[in-house]
Amino acid sequence: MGIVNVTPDSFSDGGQFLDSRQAVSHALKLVEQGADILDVGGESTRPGAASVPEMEELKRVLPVLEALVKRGLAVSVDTQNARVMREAIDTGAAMINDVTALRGIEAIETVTKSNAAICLMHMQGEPRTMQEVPVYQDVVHEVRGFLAERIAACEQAGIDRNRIVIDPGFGFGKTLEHNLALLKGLNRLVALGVPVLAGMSRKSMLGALTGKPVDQREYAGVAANLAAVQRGASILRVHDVAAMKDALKIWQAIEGEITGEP
Ligand code: HH2
Repeated sequence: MGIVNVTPDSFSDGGQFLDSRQAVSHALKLVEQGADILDVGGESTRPGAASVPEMEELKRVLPVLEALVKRGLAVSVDTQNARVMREAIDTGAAMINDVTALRGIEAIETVTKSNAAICLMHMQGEPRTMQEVPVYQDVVHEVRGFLAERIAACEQAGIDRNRIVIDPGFGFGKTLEHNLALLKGLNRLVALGVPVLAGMSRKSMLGALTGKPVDQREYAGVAANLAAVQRGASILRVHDVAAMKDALKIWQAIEGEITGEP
């Protein structure tokens, strides 16, 4: 999954693709590099980020989504807002990626009425304050419990299990130790029986371990994501698609998922 942030303030690439033509051409470049899904977002969720008015979010996301859907691409829309979800689904989004796991007003009803897939992410607290004092007794157990409860809520509302993806939410109300525990224990989330998405690309956990700034975390991201794949992750949400794709080709050749030419 290639990341397309149509925002002025994303931590990783804020302001680079705010113009919709730039965002579309960036997305097409990610597809050329091997992205199977594009995740388009119009609101930053980085720690401390301000929320974006609904109309502004729609103005950022819809033109980019429309252009990509027209080209037959699979697009996910990263939003917490039910109206944005609805309009994105009407425009042809294949998936809604909600960092609040459909806990917002009318969110679950909106997705239930559609055929779109849904990514349910765990977050402790809210983006404005989530990194202040994240506390867990057993982070893997608690995140797993939360995601199991959200899967059950979705199924009860009428969302088929085969439309659901789950995500531990690396960096969302978690210290470095919490993130590492979740990565190490990712197989316990995989055991819930729905695909797991991992989103670690360029995040501060990689910076804390390497001492590198945001624009130099590509190699660290590849290593972390391979560890996630080893533990059963199915979707990797990344900025650096070309690097990740090469790493996966080697990985899959070793693990026998791609047999190659005789
Ligand atoms: N991380 C970010 C945004 N959306 N969605 C899911 N499912 N999982 C994640 O880990 C995740 C996410 C934050 O990364 P980014 O989009 O690069 O930054 P920003 O939120 O500042 O736009």
